[in-house]
Amino acid sequence: MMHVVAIVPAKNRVDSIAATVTALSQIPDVVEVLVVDDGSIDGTGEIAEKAGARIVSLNSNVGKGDAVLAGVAASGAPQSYLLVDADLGDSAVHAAELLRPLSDNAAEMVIGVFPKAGRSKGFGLLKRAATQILFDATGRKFAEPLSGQRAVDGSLMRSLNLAPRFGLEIGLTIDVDKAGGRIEEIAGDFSHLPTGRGPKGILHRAKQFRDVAQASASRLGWRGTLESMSRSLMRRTNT
Ligand SMILES: Nc1nc2c(ncn2[C@@H]2O[C@H](COP(=O)(O)OP(=O)(O)O)[C@@H](O)[C@H]2O)c(=O)[nH]1
Ligand SMILES: [Mg+2]
Repeated sequence: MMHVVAIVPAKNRVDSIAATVTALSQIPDVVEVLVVDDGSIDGTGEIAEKAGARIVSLNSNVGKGDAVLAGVAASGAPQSYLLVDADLGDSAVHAAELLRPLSDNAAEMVIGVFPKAGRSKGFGLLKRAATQILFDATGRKFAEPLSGQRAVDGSLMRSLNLAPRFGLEIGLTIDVDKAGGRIEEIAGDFSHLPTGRGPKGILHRAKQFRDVAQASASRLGWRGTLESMSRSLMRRTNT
């Protein structure tokens, strides 16, 4: 039996947060589900608490990376963390499968891969750029470079400087690899809510792009980051 704290960063997710919390609570090794309510104005925190989560409530929006950091700071020292997106709903139960390589001492971080086409539209360019950045940084091709579904060794997680906002995931992968941590990807039957293709969706992708670029640049330099990004645009077969 492992001692796992699940951290769910959430902003305005009344539509899915209760189902996500309920699903995570069913995972035997999860001793606590911690929802970091990042300045929501729709009652996400209250709904999550009713569903059984402990709430870390942030008064103003700090972004995903710092929200997860607040969750880690509030969590004591669990053996492992599960990081799970708030919009997974019932499918969050599959996060249980990510814990296996950690309990077998076969990996320090496990990334959950969505089924094909599980990702929302408009993600292609960003995903390709992130894949190329990680390939150039680590020599490995990741299927889901920006997946928020992760199991991470506890003491390793607490030793890292987490990248701000949506740079969290790419920063984690670069830093865990650099620290000598073993990283595994596992396919799971995850699903999440689609990001729209309207102005809001486009703005969301633009912010993710900015954050991924900044997290990469602060670790690998702007030159290397821009080289990886342009390579991802020019070639289709190199990753
Ligand atoms: N803490 C925090 N989490 C956020 C914020 N925006 C989105 N998230 C969470 O980040 C995760 C991924 O966001 P999502 O909108 O699903 O992005 P996508 O899956 O890449 O389209 C979800 O758990 C969201 O609740 C934010 O401003 N702050
Ligand atoms: Mg999502």
